[in-house]
Formats: sequence, C-alpha cells, structure tokens
Amino acid sequence: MSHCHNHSLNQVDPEIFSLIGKEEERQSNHLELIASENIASLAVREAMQSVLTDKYAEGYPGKRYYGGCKIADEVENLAIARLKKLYGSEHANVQPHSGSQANMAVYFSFVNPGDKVLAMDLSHGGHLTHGSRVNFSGKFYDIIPYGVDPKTEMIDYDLLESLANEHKPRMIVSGGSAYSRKIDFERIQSIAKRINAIHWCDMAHYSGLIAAKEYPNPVPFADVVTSTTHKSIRGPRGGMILCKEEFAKKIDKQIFPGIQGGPLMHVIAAKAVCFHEASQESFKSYQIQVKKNASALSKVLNDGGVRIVSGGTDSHLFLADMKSIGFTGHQAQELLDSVQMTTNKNTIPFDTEKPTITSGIRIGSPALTTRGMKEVEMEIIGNWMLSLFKDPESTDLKRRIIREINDLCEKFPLPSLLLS
Ligand code: DSN
Repeated sequence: MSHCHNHSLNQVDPEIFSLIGKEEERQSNHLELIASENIASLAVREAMQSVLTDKYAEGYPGKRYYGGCKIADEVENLAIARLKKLYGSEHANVQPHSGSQANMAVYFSFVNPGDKVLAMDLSHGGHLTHGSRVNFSGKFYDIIPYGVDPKTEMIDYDLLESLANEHKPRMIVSGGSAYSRKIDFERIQSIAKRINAIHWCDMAHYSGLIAAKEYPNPVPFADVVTSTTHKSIRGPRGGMILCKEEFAKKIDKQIFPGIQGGPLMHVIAAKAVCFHEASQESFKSYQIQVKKNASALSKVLNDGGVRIVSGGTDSHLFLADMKSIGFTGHQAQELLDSVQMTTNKNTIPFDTEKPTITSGIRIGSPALTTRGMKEVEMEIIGNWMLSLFKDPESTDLKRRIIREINDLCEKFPLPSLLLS
C-alpha cells in the first residue's frame, strides 16, 4: 500500500483540507436562500464517503459486467425499492449521475433529433435542459415554448393545449426550476394523451415536497418523471428516473450503456439513505415547515413593497421582482451577498433584462428550514433584506446585519457542527 493511504486528508493534502474547512465556514455563517440547495444529513454524507466509491458495477443488479457485485446489487436494489415506494412508481433507475443526465436519457428514449417538444420557457420558470438554445436540448430538438399568463403569472394551460393541438409535439415537458405554484399534472397528461405525446415531468425542485405529499405527485400521470436527489429531497448530488413499466427497458438502456458507464455506488447508497429519511414522519413536518417558511418570507417582502411573481407561492420557492423597488436581479443578488445572504438572480416572466442581469431574484427555504429556522426567523431575515434595499449604501447597516446574521447562524448550526 502506498505510504499515504492511511493518512488523513489534512496530512495528505492540507490545501484541499483547508479549502473544505473554509467552505464549511462559509456555509455555516451564510444564510443559504438558493432554492435548489439544501444540507444533506451526516448519514447521507457518511454513505458518500464509503468504500463503495471503489467498486465498478457497470450494468444493473443481477446483470453486471464485473465480478464482486453482490453487495452493490443489494445496495442498488434497496435504493430502487425505497424510491418506488416513496412515489408509487412502477419502475425506478437510481444511476443518473445528475439531473441533466437523467433528462438526457429521457430525450434519447422518446424523441429523435429534430422532433417537436413542448416545454416551459426558461424565463417563465422552465429549465436549461427543457430546450434552452445553449443546451443540448435546444440544439437537437425543435422546442415549442409555453409559458405563464401575463396577468396571473401562472401556467397558461389553455395556451399549452392550443400549442399542443397546433404543433402535435412528440413530447410535452412539465416541471421547472423557478415556478412556485402547483402544477396541474393531470391536465397536462390529458392534453398529451389526446395528441399521443409522451408526458415527461421534471420534478427536481419539488421532489422533497412530493415525497412528503406536500405538492401534487406527477407519478400517477406522467409517462416518465426525472429528478435530482439533492434539492428539496435533501440527498446526495445526483439524479433519478421513475417511469411506467412499459418504458423501463428503454430508460435503463439509455442510462447504461447509452450515456453513462459505471454507476457511482457510494452515491447510490447515499440516495438509498435519503429515500429512507424522506419516508419518515419527521420529513413530512420538515416539508410543511419549508412551505410555511417560503410563504412567510414572501409575505414580509410583499408587505414591504417588493412585488412577488404570481403574488405568492405554493412551494419552497418564490421569485421577487426587484425592479418593483428599483434594482436589477444582479444588483439585488450582489447586495444580499455583501451581507452573507445567498440568493440567485433569476429572470422573471416576460423579463426585458438579459439572463446575466435579470429583473428578479429566486428565493428558497429548504436549507434554512433544515437548520431549524421557522417563521419568526423568516420575518427577521425579510426585514434585514428590506432595510438593506432601503439603504443600500450604508456600511453601518451592513455591519450590523452581518453581526446579527452571525449570531443567528450560531443558534442554528450545520449538522457537522452539531457534533462538536
Ligand atoms: N441549477 C438548478 C437550479 O438552481 O434550479 C437546476 O438544475
């Protein structure tokens, strides 16, 4: 064995050790409001750092291309069984390395280059892989965008239906990354069925809420459903696919050998842990609080004069129209960053600004809720934001807010710090 195999990270690579320590400190004393981020449990992290990282297990349980896969098979079967039960799905694939690869497998399974795909516009809340011109999805397929109604800023299902009838796409995509309202998956399914199109739902943002039955479940309606495993579901970074049994072989073949090689067995083990955690009663209470917190924070901002897109939220996130108080999304993100509040600039429906500037910011509650914060903390945070937006140049104000944020963060430590 090489001389440093039994040494700690600190001994072998002090530079990376120190950078990880700095990142832990940043996460610890910043308020994480990015809607797609969360804090995985120590159990999830422990599975990820296990010896399973060393095992090659190309193929699927019972049909591997390497020997020594008995335990890997048990791990993957457990992850699959837990995932199917969580969402009531006929089939599950836990191997996608990311949400984007899960989504790529869906395209490769159901549509050919040049085929028409109906998907939500990115600036109305869609996602990069739902047809953005800079992504493979927008390059290979003929994307027809649907969006929200300009008045309600909620999905315009009549428009979606008329576009479906007019263009007869091969696939309709539901789901998105910046849409805060409930989605009527049943209606989208009935539209898809009438034109013989595949209905694919990307539930990445909502999968934690859905597991806890706090958001509509697309699985009974959509032909295929994809998700990441690290957003509201709070697992390791990765992807997953659920589908009806009739599409199982097609999907599995596209993930391996179509797109990926060996699965990340340590991450699959961590996904299994996450699915176990998500089936607990405490996860339901967590998701209820996630929604309450998003609602509470949006209300404080709204009461303080910031326009909230669609007037509120039914989920873990909302979009704040920063132009309503004279900022671009970029300016607002930078301002909040300067006092240890992390958000992301985001286009809002019918935005006239470029994606690098934007008119809005996206705000989400999953990570702060994991730390144990509730409505009372959301009110404090919302008021810090409002005072900062009123007086963006004041260094005294910024100093005070940072001091108070440090105190708040100390009261709600990250899981690892809970141990020390
Ligand atoms: N980047 C993710 C998000 O922030 O929503 C989507 O993949």
